[in-house]
Amino acid sequence: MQQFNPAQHPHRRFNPLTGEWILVSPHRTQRPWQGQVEIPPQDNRPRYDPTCYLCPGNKRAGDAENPPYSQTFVFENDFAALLPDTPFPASSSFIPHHLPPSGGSSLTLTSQPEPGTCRVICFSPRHDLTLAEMELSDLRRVVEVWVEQYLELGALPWINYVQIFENKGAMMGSSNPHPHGQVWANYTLPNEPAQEDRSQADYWAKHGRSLLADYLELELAAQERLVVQNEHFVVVVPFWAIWPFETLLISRHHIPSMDQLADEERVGLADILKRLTTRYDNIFNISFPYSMGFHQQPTDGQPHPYWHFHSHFYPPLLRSATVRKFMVGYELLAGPQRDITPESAAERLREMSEVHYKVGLSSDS
Ligand code: H2U
Ligand code: ZN
Repeated sequence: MQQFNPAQHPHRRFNPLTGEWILVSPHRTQRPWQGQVEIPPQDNRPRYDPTCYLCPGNKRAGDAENPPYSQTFVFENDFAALLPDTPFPASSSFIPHHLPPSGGSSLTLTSQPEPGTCRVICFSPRHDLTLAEMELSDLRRVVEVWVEQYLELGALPWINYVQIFENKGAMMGSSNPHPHGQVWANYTLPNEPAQEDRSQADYWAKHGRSLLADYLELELAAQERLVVQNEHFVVVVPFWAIWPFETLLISRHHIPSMDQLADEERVGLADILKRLTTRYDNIFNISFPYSMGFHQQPTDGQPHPYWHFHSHFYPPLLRSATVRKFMVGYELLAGPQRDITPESAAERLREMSEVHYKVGLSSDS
């Protein structure tokens, strides 16, 4: 019997944050590709685009018009998925809706109203920038806006969870290349944070320690999956990563939410985000698509000492600027699977320069 070699043999890995397993097939990266090839996105955007609905001074959907903002700009999403004016369980107008069992069935179908609100955050007035290309001081301001939004929305009685995120690139469904992110805030805890909430609470109850603090300690000792770090944050390709270049950004300081970051930690967050996204762009010399977002404690007014503030990056690209990872057949029907190992993805990201590939290009203004 051969000895198990995780760099060669198919195996599964456990994700302690979600309690799910993922399949790793390291031997599979050599297979030929004759499927879909994505066209690399053109990246010669002007500083200001008169047709962009996020640029300063421009018209949005309906009658809305953006102010001539010069730093960041937050507005209510004109096509919000969640609406504030929705009854919720603790309100007087709430009537639960159950479809009771009938005939021999003992199944009840349940639905409940979900109040919430959605906002769009423009990171910069400059249409041609991304987080990777913004000045550190401007990124620091974006961190401040995220904190403000978390606090402001979290304080509302019908908001118990605030999800801050960014969809970047057409491949991830972003509707516009202007640097922007979103916030969706709602009454109940959505699936992903709910799962992480349970896992972190269980670990805390059992060991009296933060799950992610312990994970971080292990990764710092192993040194195999580290990508980039500073005094306040560490980025790893997690042991259980699903997406090829998925990363997990962990705060060294165990705090439940970003409002508790000290000033120098907020600078540290801006720094690590710039360095990580620059490395991403340098992998294929393109503006690297991804979905990213912060996970932090619910805003239900209860203490959540077990919550450990962190961020996930989920980029779809696999082997080149044009070949993406699809989450289809087996992934949809059975469970997630990846080809390149998290260790080799981390190594690739570690090799990348922290000087953005566009710096020094003559067309760059
Ligand atoms: P995404 O690129 O991640 O889709 O975010 C852009 C959001 O901007 C999207 O949710 C909103 C869309 O509803 N939007 C407006 O609120 N007003 C507009 O005029 C266009 C788009
Ligand atoms: Zn724009």
